[in-house]
Amino acid sequence: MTEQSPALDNLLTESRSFPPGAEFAGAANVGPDVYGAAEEDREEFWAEQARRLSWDTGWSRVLDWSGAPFAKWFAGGRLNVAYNCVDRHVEAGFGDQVAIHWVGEPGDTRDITYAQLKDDVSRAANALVSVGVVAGDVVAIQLQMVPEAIVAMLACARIGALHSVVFGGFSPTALRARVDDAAAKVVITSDGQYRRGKAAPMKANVDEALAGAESVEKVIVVRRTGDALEGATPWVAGRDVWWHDLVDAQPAEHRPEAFDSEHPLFILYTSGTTGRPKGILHTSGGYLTQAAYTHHVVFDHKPGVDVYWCTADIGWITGHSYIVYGPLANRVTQVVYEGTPNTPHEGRHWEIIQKYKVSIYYTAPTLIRTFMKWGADIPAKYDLSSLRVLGSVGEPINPEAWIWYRDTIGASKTPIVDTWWQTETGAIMISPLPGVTATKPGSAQRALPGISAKVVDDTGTEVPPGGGGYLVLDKPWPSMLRGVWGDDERFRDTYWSRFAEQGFYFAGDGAKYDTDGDIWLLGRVDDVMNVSGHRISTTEVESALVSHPAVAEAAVVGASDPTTGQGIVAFVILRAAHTTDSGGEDAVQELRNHVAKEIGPIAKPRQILIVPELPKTRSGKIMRRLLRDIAENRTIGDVTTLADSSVMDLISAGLNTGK
Ligand code: 6R9
Repeated sequence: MTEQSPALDNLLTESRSFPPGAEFAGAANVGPDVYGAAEEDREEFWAEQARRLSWDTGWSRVLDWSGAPFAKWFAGGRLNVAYNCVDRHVEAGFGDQVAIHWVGEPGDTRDITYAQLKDDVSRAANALVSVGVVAGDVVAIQLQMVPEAIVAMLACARIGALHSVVFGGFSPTALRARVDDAAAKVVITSDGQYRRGKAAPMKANVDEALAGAESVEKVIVVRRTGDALEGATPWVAGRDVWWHDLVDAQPAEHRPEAFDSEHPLFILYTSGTTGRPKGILHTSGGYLTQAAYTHHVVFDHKPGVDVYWCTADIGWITGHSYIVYGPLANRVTQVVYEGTPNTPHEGRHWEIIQKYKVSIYYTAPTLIRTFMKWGADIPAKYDLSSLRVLGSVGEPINPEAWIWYRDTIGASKTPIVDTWWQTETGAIMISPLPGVTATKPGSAQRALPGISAKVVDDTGTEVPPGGGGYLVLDKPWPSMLRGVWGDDERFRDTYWSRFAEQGFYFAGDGAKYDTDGDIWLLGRVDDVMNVSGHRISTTEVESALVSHPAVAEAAVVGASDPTTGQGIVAFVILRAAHTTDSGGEDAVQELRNHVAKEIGPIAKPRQILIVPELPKTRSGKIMRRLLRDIAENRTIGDVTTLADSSVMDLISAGLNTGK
């Protein structure tokens, strides 16, 4: 484990480093001394961050870890999360500040001020109470990116109900499994949603999901597509009610009640590698503290000055922590966009950034690589000079994409924060600080102040600088998950049993230190290949492949191999200009040699398959499991969580005809 493979060493040939500009550093929300202060007294450090919020009752203990791995943060404290995200800003005189610049896919827009948001959330809270929702009940929300989605989440928080947001693109089966698992009492959805310029039904799917679902008493339906959708919205009399009928009739006054710091705030399901999805449970005080603090320092956010845009969907944890809770607690002005990035044209994001003068932009590597594929001439048509911080999340970002992002979108000067975290961690854990860190393309670098992360070997021993192994979190953190809904055993097994002796949280990611001690994430440990005893990360080979000018995107899997243990199989999408080359054979040879040159002969893929598409989940993660099925000549497994399940047919068809 501690022995270095030549392949891993080679990742570290990426040695560029970009210190923050003096002006940025001088005006940044935190300076380099923040790490030392946090190290000196972690609990006092987090207490200080918790004091950025407004509490009804102070806590008696910052951290109670006596019931580990079930943490209690700010034990005894009481607060209302929605009050912290909305009301207190109005009370402080910022009622007229825009909270949300909402942009609909067809081009309609709404600007919502904090005063309006307070009224909207209060009405929605009254509406939920009127249909019998009480603190501790679960409300499932399946909505696209409309303001009502955010309002509904905050309304739940306001009355102490837990929301369980289910991504708008999920199938009826997936929705039903989540509704049943948490016995949701109310479901909030819409009649339909705009996708790539067309209205698609939503309520019809929800009805299919809920047939016979006994826990569900009410379905609240937001009218979004209206007449754009063919046919009448299917309706179950007595159960279903329009949002505008129910919510708009409510008074705009609602007194927020304070809840215990450990009162559950939400459940969010994440798919494991196999089996049923896990309902990750988050609570109130610690979660909000870390979501707000990290948003403040990682994005250097200045309330009332910055215009922030996180492109995630509220169906994912990034939408929860970095659209709803962290930013609103910090009095953000933010863009929320309903649609896809290429509707109606491939410059849509840049057009929005130009219009609203977005200064902080937070997105995912898969989208950055898509933008690269579309070409730099598209963003070049827009004025992006308002941008001052760029963020990345969701998977390791390859150095090429990182540099492209900085040069093409960030005018070669904008700091890039590569933020590592998970649904389970609730908030960002490892990331550069834009005014402090000399950033390195492809590295998330260092645990944030107050957070502790280590790279350890099989035995749980920390590896030396330059060494690789498993990423663990060795100290509890405020926004950590408080369990898996209804399954304590699964919680312990999945996260706490691998390094039980040491009490480490096992993140499931491979990582390594460079010689400066900075952390490089290498993808899930199940994505780390072992070829002839050498540990090679799929990410590393992908990164080498996409550094070749002919390659638009690449996914690499380890397929079992009788001689080497695993063999490297790469699936490659060529850039448009290269697809006409010689049917691919020359390209394949050239790419194999290119990888050998970039990483070393050991990393030379056994096989490179030129494909038209890659199978991705709806959150943009490549489903390597399915590619492994192809690489190992197996029947292709479950494709239900793919964003587009026809992709697998496309890939198989191309391979069978030798294309
Ligand atoms: C926030 C989010 C978590 C998994 C995580 C890791 C990968 C996320 C990353 C990253 C490298 C980054 N991941 N951010 N890998 N660098 N900056 O994405 O949560 O959907 O639960 O996924 O995503 O593998 O374990 P979630």
